[in-house]
Amino acid sequence: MHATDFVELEEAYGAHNYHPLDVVIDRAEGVWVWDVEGRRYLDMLSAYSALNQGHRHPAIIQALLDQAGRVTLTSRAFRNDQLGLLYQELNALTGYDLALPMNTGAEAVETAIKLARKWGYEVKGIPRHEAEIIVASGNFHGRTVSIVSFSTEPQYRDDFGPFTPGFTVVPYGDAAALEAAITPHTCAVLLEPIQGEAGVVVPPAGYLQTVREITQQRQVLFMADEIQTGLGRTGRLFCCDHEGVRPDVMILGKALGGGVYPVSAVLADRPVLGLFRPGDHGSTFGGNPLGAAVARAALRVLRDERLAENALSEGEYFQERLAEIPSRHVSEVRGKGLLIGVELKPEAGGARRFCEALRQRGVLCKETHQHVIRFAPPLIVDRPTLDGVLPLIAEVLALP
Ligand code: IF1
Repeated sequence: MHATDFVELEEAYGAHNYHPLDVVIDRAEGVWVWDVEGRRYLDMLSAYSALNQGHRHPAIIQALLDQAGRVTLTSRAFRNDQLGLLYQELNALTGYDLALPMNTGAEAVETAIKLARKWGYEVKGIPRHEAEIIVASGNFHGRTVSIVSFSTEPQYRDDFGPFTPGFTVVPYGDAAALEAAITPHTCAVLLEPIQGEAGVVVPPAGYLQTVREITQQRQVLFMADEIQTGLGRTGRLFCCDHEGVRPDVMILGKALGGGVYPVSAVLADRPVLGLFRPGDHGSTFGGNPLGAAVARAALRVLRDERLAENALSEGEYFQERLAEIPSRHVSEVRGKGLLIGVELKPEAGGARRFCEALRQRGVLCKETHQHVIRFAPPLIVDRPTLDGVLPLIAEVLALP
Protein backbone atom coordinates (compact mmCIF):
# COMPACT_ATOMS: atom_id res chain seq x y z
CA MET A 1 0.00 0.00 0.00
CA HIS A 2 1.08 3.61 -0.68
CA ALA A 3 0.80 6.60 1.67
CA THR A 4 -2.33 7.75 -0.17
CA ASP A 5 -4.00 4.40 0.51
CA PHE A 6 -3.47 4.81 4.26
CA VAL A 7 -4.63 8.43 4.14
CA GLU A 8 -7.78 7.38 2.29
CA LEU A 9 -8.57 4.71 4.89
CA GLU A 10 -8.21 7.22 7.72
CA GLU A 11 -10.36 9.74 5.86
CA ALA A 12 -13.01 7.14 4.99
CA TYR A 13 -13.42 5.40 8.32
CA GLY A 14 -12.03 7.78 10.98
CA ALA A 15 -13.61 10.76 12.70
CA HIS A 16 -11.99 13.92 11.38
CA ASN A 17 -10.95 15.36 14.72
CA TYR A 18 -7.45 16.07 13.48
CA HIS A 19 -5.87 17.57 10.34
CA PRO A 20 -2.52 15.76 10.31
CA LEU A 21 0.31 16.17 7.82
CA ASP A 22 -0.08 13.36 5.26
CA VAL A 23 3.11 11.61 6.33
CA VAL A 24 2.45 7.93 6.99
CA ILE A 25 4.97 6.63 9.49
CA ASP A 26 5.73 2.93 9.70
CA ARG A 27 9.01 2.87 11.62
CA ALA A 28 10.70 4.98 14.29
CA GLU A 29 13.95 4.92 16.24
CA GLY A 30 15.52 7.56 18.46
CA VAL A 31 14.90 10.97 16.90
CA TRP A 32 14.04 9.53 13.47
CA VAL A 33 10.88 8.25 11.85
CA TRP A 34 10.41 6.69 8.38
CA ASP A 35 7.35 6.83 6.13
CA VAL A 36 5.91 3.98 4.08
CA GLU A 37 7.92 5.17 1.07
CA GLY A 38 11.12 4.81 3.08
CA ARG A 39 11.78 8.53 3.52
CA ARG A 40 13.43 9.54 6.82
CA TYR A 41 12.31 12.48 8.93
CA LEU A 42 13.66 14.17 12.03
CA ASP A 43 10.88 14.20 14.63
CA MET A 44 10.77 17.73 16.05
CA LEU A 45 7.42 17.25 17.82
CA SER A 46 8.06 14.17 20.00
CA ALA A 47 4.31 13.47 20.13
CA TYR A 48 3.90 16.77 22.04
CA SER A 49 6.66 15.83 24.52
CA ALA A 50 5.59 12.25 25.13
CA LEU A 51 8.79 11.04 23.44
CA ASN A 52 11.42 12.79 25.57
CA GLN A 53 13.43 9.54 25.67
CA GLY A 54 13.14 9.17 21.87
CA HIS A 55 11.26 6.55 19.85
CA ARG A 56 11.48 2.96 21.09
CA HIS A 57 14.26 3.52 23.60
CA PRO A 58 15.82 0.02 23.98
CA ALA A 59 15.70 0.04 27.78
CA ILE A 60 12.03 1.07 27.76
CA ILE A 61 11.07 -1.44 25.09
CA GLN A 62 12.91 -4.16 27.07
CA ALA A 63 10.99 -3.21 30.21
CA LEU A 64 7.74 -3.39 28.23
CA LEU A 65 8.59 -6.82 26.79
CA ASP A 66 9.83 -8.25 30.09
CA GLN A 67 6.73 -7.11 31.97
CA ALA A 68 4.41 -8.23 29.17
CA GLY A 69 5.91 -11.68 29.65
CA ARG A 70 4.90 -11.67 33.31
CA VAL A 71 1.67 -9.74 34.07
CA THR A 72 0.14 -6.69 32.41
CA LEU A 73 -3.01 -5.81 34.37
CA THR A 74 -4.23 -6.68 37.87
CA SER A 75 -6.64 -3.76 38.53
CA ARG A 76 -6.24 -2.00 41.87
CA ALA A 77 -8.54 -4.60 43.48
CA PHE A 78 -5.28 -6.49 44.01
CA ARG A 79 -1.63 -5.50 44.26
CA ASN A 80 1.29 -6.06 41.89
CA ASP A 81 5.10 -6.07 42.13
CA GLN A 82 5.71 -2.92 40.07
CA LEU A 83 3.50 -0.17 41.50
CA GLY A 84 5.14 0.10 44.92
CA LEU A 85 8.55 0.32 43.27
CA LEU A 86 7.33 3.10 40.95
CA TYR A 87 5.94 4.99 43.97
CA GLN A 88 9.28 4.67 45.77
CA GLU A 89 11.23 5.84 42.71
CA LEU A 90 8.89 8.80 42.15
CA ASN A 91 9.32 9.76 45.82
CA ALA A 92 13.12 9.49 45.56
CA LEU A 93 13.24 11.51 42.31
CA THR A 94 10.74 14.23 43.16
CA GLY A 95 10.60 14.41 46.96
CA TYR A 96 6.79 14.24 47.06
CA ASP A 97 5.42 11.92 49.75
CA LEU A 98 2.73 10.27 47.66
CA ALA A 99 1.66 9.58 44.06
CA LEU A 100 -1.67 8.63 42.50
CA PRO A 101 -1.24 6.87 39.12
CA MET A 102 -3.60 7.43 36.20
CA ASN A 103 -3.27 6.94 32.43
CA THR A 104 -3.78 10.08 30.36
CA GLY A 105 -2.86 13.64 31.21
CA ALA A 106 -6.49 14.72 31.28
CA GLU A 107 -7.27 12.01 33.83
CA ALA A 108 -4.43 13.27 36.01
CA VAL A 109 -5.70 16.85 35.73
CA GLU A 110 -9.22 15.69 36.63
CA THR A 111 -7.73 13.84 39.60
CA ALA A 112 -5.95 17.02 40.72
CA ILE A 113 -9.19 19.02 40.41
CA LYS A 114 -11.05 16.48 42.58
CA LEU A 115 -8.16 16.40 45.07
CA ALA A 116 -8.09 20.20 45.36
CA ARG A 117 -11.83 20.38 45.92
CA LYS A 118 -11.69 17.66 48.57
CA TRP A 119 -8.83 19.49 50.29
CA GLY A 120 -10.85 22.71 50.08
CA TYR A 121 -13.81 21.13 51.87
CA GLU A 122 -12.03 18.92 54.39
CA VAL A 123 -9.00 21.08 55.27
CA LYS A 124 -9.73 24.70 54.32
CA GLY A 125 -13.37 24.46 55.36
CA ILE A 126 -14.88 25.79 52.14
CA PRO A 127 -18.61 25.10 52.20
CA ARG A 128 -19.62 22.19 49.88
CA HIS A 129 -19.86 22.62 46.80
CA GLU A 130 -18.56 26.19 46.52
CA ALA A 131 -14.87 25.44 45.80
CA GLU A 132 -13.23 27.60 43.13
CA ILE A 133 -10.09 26.93 41.10
CA ILE A 134 -8.19 29.72 39.35
CA VAL A 135 -6.83 28.95 35.87
CA ALA A 136 -5.10 31.03 33.21
CA SER A 137 -6.33 32.26 29.86
CA GLY A 138 -4.68 30.31 27.04
CA ASN A 139 -4.63 27.19 29.18
CA PHE A 140 -4.53 23.68 27.83
CA HIS A 141 -5.09 20.89 30.33
CA GLY A 142 -6.89 18.24 28.27
CA ARG A 143 -10.17 17.59 26.51
CA THR A 144 -12.70 16.34 29.09
CA VAL A 145 -15.90 18.34 29.54
CA SER A 146 -14.82 19.70 32.94
CA ILE A 147 -11.42 20.72 31.59
CA VAL A 148 -12.75 22.41 28.45
CA SER A 149 -15.26 24.16 30.73
CA PHE A 150 -12.40 26.52 31.63
CA SER A 151 -10.70 26.62 28.23
CA THR A 152 -10.45 30.02 26.56
CA GLU A 153 -10.13 28.44 23.11
CA PRO A 154 -13.62 28.61 21.53
CA GLN A 155 -13.08 25.58 19.34
CA TYR A 156 -12.12 23.38 22.32
CA ARG A 157 -15.11 24.55 24.37
CA ASP A 158 -18.07 25.98 22.53
CA ASP A 159 -19.91 22.88 21.30
CA PHE A 160 -19.49 20.93 24.53
CA GLY A 161 -21.63 22.59 27.20
CA PRO A 162 -23.25 22.58 29.67
CA PHE A 163 -20.04 23.32 31.54
CA THR A 164 -18.63 22.43 34.94
CA PRO A 165 -18.76 25.44 37.27
CA GLY A 166 -16.16 26.51 39.85
CA PHE A 167 -13.38 27.88 37.66
CA THR A 168 -12.11 31.47 37.42
CA VAL A 169 -9.98 32.52 34.45
CA VAL A 170 -7.27 35.18 34.90
CA PRO A 171 -4.69 36.49 32.42
CA TYR A 172 -1.59 34.24 32.23
CA GLY A 173 1.57 35.80 33.66
CA ASP A 174 -0.28 38.40 35.76
CA ALA A 175 0.26 37.54 39.44
CA ALA A 176 -1.68 40.58 40.66
CA ALA A 177 -4.76 39.54 38.68
CA LEU A 178 -4.41 36.04 40.09
CA GLU A 179 -4.18 37.35 43.66
CA ALA A 180 -7.21 39.58 43.11
CA ALA A 181 -9.24 36.57 41.94
CA ILE A 182 -8.69 34.63 45.18
CA THR A 183 -11.79 34.41 47.39
CA PRO A 184 -12.43 32.53 50.66
CA HIS A 185 -13.78 29.74 48.42
CA THR A 186 -10.62 29.39 46.33
CA CYS A 187 -9.05 25.97 46.89
CA ALA A 188 -6.37 25.98 44.18
CA VAL A 189 -4.58 27.58 41.28
CA LEU A 190 -3.88 25.39 38.22
CA LEU A 191 -1.16 26.56 35.82
CA GLU A 192 1.20 25.34 33.11
CA PRO A 193 4.69 26.71 33.97
CA ILE A 194 5.03 27.37 30.21
CA GLN A 195 1.87 27.27 28.10
CA GLY A 196 2.53 24.75 25.34
CA GLU A 197 -0.58 24.82 23.21
CA ALA A 198 -0.96 28.58 23.59
CA GLY A 199 2.23 28.83 21.56
CA VAL A 200 5.11 28.13 23.97
CA VAL A 201 4.21 31.12 26.12
CA VAL A 202 6.89 31.73 28.77
CA PRO A 203 5.59 33.80 31.70
CA PRO A 204 7.57 36.78 33.04
CA ALA A 205 10.57 35.79 35.20
CA GLY A 206 9.48 35.47 38.81
CA TYR A 207 5.83 34.84 37.99
CA LEU A 208 5.83 31.29 39.33
CA GLN A 209 7.68 32.39 42.46
CA THR A 210 5.14 35.14 43.11
CA VAL A 211 2.25 32.75 42.55
CA ARG A 212 3.91 30.36 45.00
CA GLU A 213 4.18 33.08 47.64
CA ILE A 214 0.61 34.28 47.12
CA THR A 215 -0.88 30.77 47.30
CA GLN A 216 1.16 30.01 50.44
CA GLN A 217 -0.08 33.19 52.14
CA ARG A 218 -3.71 32.69 51.11
CA GLN A 219 -3.98 28.94 51.93
CA VAL A 220 -4.51 27.99 48.29
CA LEU A 221 -2.98 24.92 46.63
CA PHE A 222 -0.56 25.65 43.79
CA MET A 223 -1.05 22.90 41.19
CA ALA A 224 1.44 22.72 38.29
CA ASP A 225 0.49 20.93 35.10
CA GLU A 226 3.90 19.65 33.96
CA ILE A 227 2.47 17.03 31.64
CA GLN A 228 4.23 18.71 28.71
CA THR A 229 6.94 20.81 30.42
CA GLY A 230 8.04 18.19 32.96
CA LEU A 231 10.52 15.31 32.94
CA GLY A 232 13.42 17.24 31.44
CA ARG A 233 11.69 18.98 28.54
CA THR A 234 12.66 22.55 29.56
CA GLY A 235 16.16 21.68 30.79
CA ARG A 236 15.32 20.81 34.40
CA LEU A 237 13.47 17.88 35.92
CA PHE A 238 10.45 20.15 36.25
CA CYS A 239 9.94 23.54 34.62
CA CYS A 240 9.13 24.93 38.09
CA ASP A 241 12.71 24.08 39.11
CA HIS A 242 13.98 26.99 36.99
CA GLU A 243 12.46 29.30 39.63
CA GLY A 244 13.05 27.04 42.61
CA VAL A 245 9.29 26.68 43.02
CA ARG A 246 7.77 23.53 44.58
CA PRO A 247 4.06 23.24 43.77
CA ASP A 248 1.72 21.61 46.28
CA VAL A 249 0.44 19.33 43.52
CA MET A 250 2.58 18.16 40.56
CA ILE A 251 0.77 16.71 37.55
CA LEU A 252 2.75 14.46 35.18
CA GLY A 253 1.97 12.48 32.03
CA LYS A 254 3.26 12.03 28.45
CA ALA A 255 6.98 11.16 28.82
CA LEU A 256 6.28 9.34 32.10
CA GLY A 257 5.14 6.55 29.75
CA GLY A 258 8.43 6.60 27.82
CA GLY A 259 6.65 6.98 24.49
CA VAL A 260 5.28 3.43 24.64
CA TYR A 261 2.37 3.39 27.12
CA PRO A 262 -0.04 5.97 28.65
CA VAL A 263 1.05 6.70 32.22
CA SER A 264 0.20 9.82 34.21
CA ALA A 265 0.35 10.67 37.89
CA VAL A 266 -0.51 13.26 40.49
CA LEU A 267 2.19 13.88 43.13
CA ALA A 268 1.68 15.66 46.46
CA ASP A 269 2.62 15.43 50.12
CA ARG A 270 0.63 13.42 52.64
CA PRO A 271 -1.48 16.33 54.02
CA VAL A 272 -3.01 16.63 50.53
CA LEU A 273 -2.91 13.28 48.72
CA GLY A 274 -3.44 11.52 52.05
CA LEU A 275 -7.03 12.81 51.96
CA PHE A 276 -8.16 10.21 49.43
CA ARG A 277 -9.73 7.21 51.08
CA PRO A 278 -10.41 3.79 49.47
CA GLY A 279 -13.19 4.16 46.92
CA ASP A 280 -12.89 7.97 46.54
CA HIS A 281 -11.25 7.82 43.13
CA GLY A 282 -9.68 5.33 40.72
CA SER A 283 -9.32 3.91 37.22
CA THR A 284 -9.30 0.46 35.63
CA PHE A 285 -5.79 0.79 34.20
CA GLY A 286 -4.37 3.33 36.66
CA GLY A 287 -1.29 1.83 38.32
CA ASN A 288 -1.21 -1.29 36.15
CA PRO A 289 2.05 -3.25 36.31
CA LEU A 290 2.87 -2.87 32.60
CA GLY A 291 2.60 0.93 32.79
CA ALA A 292 4.44 1.00 36.10
CA ALA A 293 7.33 -1.06 34.70
CA VAL A 294 7.50 1.18 31.64
CA ALA A 295 7.37 4.35 33.77
CA ARG A 296 10.18 3.05 35.97
CA ALA A 297 12.32 2.50 32.87
CA ALA A 298 11.32 5.92 31.49
CA LEU A 299 12.47 7.62 34.70
CA ARG A 300 15.71 5.57 34.76
CA VAL A 301 16.55 6.68 31.21
CA LEU A 302 15.74 10.30 32.08
CA ARG A 303 18.18 10.14 35.01
CA ASP A 304 20.92 7.87 33.65
CA GLU A 305 21.15 9.60 30.26
CA ARG A 306 20.96 13.05 31.87
CA LEU A 307 18.21 14.10 29.47
CA ALA A 308 17.34 17.30 31.33
CA GLU A 309 20.96 18.42 31.19
CA ASN A 310 21.10 17.64 27.47
CA ALA A 311 17.87 19.54 26.90
CA LEU A 312 19.35 22.53 28.72
CA SER A 313 22.61 22.68 26.77
CA GLU A 314 21.27 21.67 23.35
CA GLY A 315 18.13 23.75 23.82
CA GLU A 316 20.12 26.88 24.58
CA TYR A 317 22.37 26.23 21.60
CA PHE A 318 19.48 25.53 19.25
CA GLN A 319 17.44 28.51 20.39
CA GLU A 320 20.42 30.84 19.87
CA ARG A 321 21.01 29.51 16.36
CA LEU A 322 17.32 29.81 15.49
CA ALA A 323 17.29 33.41 16.68
CA GLU A 324 20.23 34.19 14.34
CA ILE A 325 18.36 33.01 11.23
CA PRO A 326 17.48 36.08 9.14
CA SER A 327 13.81 35.97 8.17
CA ARG A 328 11.22 38.63 7.57
CA HIS A 329 8.59 36.19 8.80
CA VAL A 330 9.85 35.68 12.38
CA SER A 331 8.65 37.90 15.20
CA GLU A 332 10.09 35.96 18.18
CA VAL A 333 11.99 32.83 19.14
CA ARG A 334 11.15 31.73 22.70
CA GLY A 335 11.09 28.78 25.04
CA LYS A 336 13.20 26.88 27.56
CA GLY A 337 15.35 23.83 27.01
CA LEU A 338 14.01 21.84 24.07
CA LEU A 339 10.54 23.38 24.18
CA ILE A 340 10.94 26.14 21.60
CA GLY A 341 8.43 28.21 19.68
CA VAL A 342 9.17 30.34 16.61
CA GLU A 343 6.41 32.94 16.39
CA LEU A 344 5.68 34.22 12.89
CA LYS A 345 4.25 37.60 11.97
CA PRO A 346 0.55 37.50 10.97
CA GLU A 347 1.52 38.55 7.40
CA ALA A 348 3.48 35.28 7.08
CA GLY A 349 0.14 33.59 6.48
CA GLY A 350 0.27 31.06 9.32
CA ALA A 351 2.80 28.45 10.39
CA ARG A 352 1.17 25.49 8.64
CA ARG A 353 2.79 26.12 5.23
CA PHE A 354 6.22 26.32 6.87
CA CYS A 355 5.59 22.99 8.59
CA GLU A 356 4.58 21.51 5.23
CA ALA A 357 7.77 22.92 3.66
CA LEU A 358 9.84 21.48 6.50
CA ARG A 359 8.19 18.13 5.98
CA GLN A 360 9.26 18.23 2.33
CA ARG A 361 12.81 18.65 3.65
CA GLY A 362 12.59 15.73 6.10
CA VAL A 363 11.70 17.63 9.27
CA LEU A 364 8.44 16.96 11.14
CA CYS A 365 7.05 19.66 13.38
CA LYS A 366 3.64 21.10 14.17
CA GLU A 367 2.21 24.58 14.17
CA THR A 368 0.47 25.68 17.31
CA HIS A 369 -2.10 28.44 17.51
CA GLN A 370 -1.79 29.25 13.82
CA HIS A 371 1.35 31.40 13.96
CA VAL A 372 3.90 29.45 16.02
CA ILE A 373 6.18 26.66 14.81
CA ARG A 374 6.92 24.42 17.79
CA PHE A 375 10.32 22.70 17.88
CA ALA A 376 10.45 19.96 20.51
CA PRO A 377 12.72 17.08 19.49
CA PRO A 378 13.34 14.11 21.78
CA LEU A 379 15.75 15.11 24.59
CA ILE A 380 18.32 12.57 23.31
CA VAL A 381 18.96 14.78 20.26
CA ASP A 382 22.65 15.62 19.69
CA ARG A 383 24.36 18.72 18.36
CA PRO A 384 25.34 17.31 14.94
CA THR A 385 21.69 16.47 14.34
CA LEU A 386 20.61 19.99 15.32
CA ASP A 387 23.37 21.46 13.14
CA GLY A 388 22.05 19.36 10.27
CA VAL A 389 18.52 20.69 10.56
CA LEU A 390 19.33 24.40 11.02
CA PRO A 391 20.10 25.07 7.30
CA LEU A 392 16.80 23.42 6.36
CA ILE A 393 14.90 25.64 8.79
CA ALA A 394 16.78 28.68 7.46
CA GLU A 395 15.83 27.71 3.90
CA VAL A 396 12.15 27.41 4.83
CA LEU A 397 12.08 30.65 6.82
CA ALA A 398 13.57 32.39 3.76
CA LEU A 399 10.59 31.37 1.60
CA PRO A 400 8.49 34.28 0.33
C1 IF1 B 1 -4.68 16.97 21.66
C2 IF1 B 1 -2.45 20.35 22.54
C3 IF1 B 1 -0.20 19.97 23.36
C4 IF1 B 1 -1.04 19.04 27.75
C5 IF1 B 1 -1.01 19.62 29.04
C6 IF1 B 1 -2.66 18.12 29.82
C7 IF1 B 1 -2.73 17.50 28.57
C8 IF1 B 1 -1.92 17.97 27.51
C9 IF1 B 1 -0.08 20.79 29.34
C10 IF1 B 1 -3.69 16.34 28.40
C11 IF1 B 1 -2.00 17.31 26.18
C12 IF1 B 1 -1.72 17.16 23.85
C13 IF1 B 1 -3.13 16.70 23.59
C14 IF1 B 1 -3.26 16.60 22.10
C15 IF1 B 1 -2.26 17.58 21.51
C16 IF1 B 1 -1.36 17.98 22.63
C17 IF1 B 1 -1.33 19.44 22.88
F1 IF1 B 1 -2.10 20.86 21.37
F2 IF1 B 1 -3.57 19.70 22.50
F3 IF1 B 1 -2.48 21.28 23.48
F4 IF1 B 1 0.76 19.22 23.70
F5 IF1 B 1 -0.01 21.23 23.49
N1 IF1 B 1 -1.82 19.16 30.04
N2 IF1 B 1 -1.54 17.85 25.12
O1 IF1 B 1 -0.23 19.52 26.76
O2 IF1 B 1 -2.98 15.15 28.27
O3 IF1 B 1 -5.01 13.72 28.05
O4 IF1 B 1 -3.69 14.30 26.02
O5 IF1 B 1 -2.71 12.76 27.74
O6 IF1 B 1 -5.60 16.84 22.50
O7 IF1 B 1 -4.83 17.36 20.49
P1 IF1 B 1 -3.65 13.92 27.48
